[in-house]
Amino acid sequence: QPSRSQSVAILGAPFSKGQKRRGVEHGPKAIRDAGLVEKLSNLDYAVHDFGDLTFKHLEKDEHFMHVPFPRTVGRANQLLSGAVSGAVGAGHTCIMLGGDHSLAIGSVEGHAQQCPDLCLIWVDAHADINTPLTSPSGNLHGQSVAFLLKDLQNKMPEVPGFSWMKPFLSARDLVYIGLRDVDPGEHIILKTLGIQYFSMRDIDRMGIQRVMEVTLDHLLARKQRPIHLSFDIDAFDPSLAPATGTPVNGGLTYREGIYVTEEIHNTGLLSVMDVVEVNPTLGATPEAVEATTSLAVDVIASALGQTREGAHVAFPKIPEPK
Ligand code: Z70
Ligand code: MN
Ligand code: MN
Ligand code: MN
Repeated sequence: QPSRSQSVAILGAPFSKGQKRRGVEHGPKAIRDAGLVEKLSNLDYAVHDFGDLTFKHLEKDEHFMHVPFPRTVGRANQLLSGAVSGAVGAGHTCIMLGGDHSLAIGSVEGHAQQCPDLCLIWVDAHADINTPLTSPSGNLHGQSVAFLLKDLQNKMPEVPGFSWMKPFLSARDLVYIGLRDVDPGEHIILKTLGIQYFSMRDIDRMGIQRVMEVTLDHLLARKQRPIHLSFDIDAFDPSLAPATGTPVNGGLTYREGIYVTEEIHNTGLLSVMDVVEVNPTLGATPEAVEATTSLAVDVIASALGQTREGAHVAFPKIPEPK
């Protein structure tokens, strides 16, 4: 249960140049229009909507190897990093609305400016841990984690646009949940670095309850520290979240996804959450788009303490007739 003093900052990041399909830059507006602020206010948070950042497309931005828009993506993340750092430094729990998942580079980096001991939970169908040398597509939204990890420093070329940051995260401070579309180069990185991950197969075998128990034990057993939750909406099954750029069959059920965020809320350590890859231009019908955006609102509310047993804000005790 949030105490009245708790405040949430909402930061919109309408940005899509980390991949090749336009439309994901409309994610922040679509998620707000699905009732985000009202839902969080009903949870008794002071909600500070910081609005949307303004990103510039750099005119002169040649490909680096086969990576498109490196300077534009680098600059966007530098701006986002400052905004997230400012919001966390001001004492808010920060919700970053994407935009594509390349934005996690700046979001996690800015968070780490304030909380150098943070840990990262990456909920996604994809591992987003390609380097430019392993990436089949070149797209930076499939490479975000590689920019963060100290353990990959000597495997990363110098990508133009990213000289403002240095990798800072240890492989042991990261856990993946929901993987089911991992490239061969990503698989060897996960195995070589010994990264803890739970694929959809692991969830089938262990159940989501055990997955969360092992996840939180892995990250928090030694010491309690701030959690960065980076939630790609494509972690959910495409039947639930169709309005996204790269849907992959066999994803999280509604109940599994909500259980993940409930357990993270219950640690009391959630500090920043990204919700990315909601693309309202990709739903086949208005209903498909609405399903995806309201699901995004539901996982955010759940990460911030909405319970399936009823929020206990309005009724601290059973009301009595006068
Ligand atoms: C692939 C790549 C990716 C999201 C696609 C796909 C990555 N591994 N991430 N959609 N959200 O291009 O690197
Ligand atoms: Mn609570
Ligand atoms: Mn992703
Ligand atoms: Mn994904």
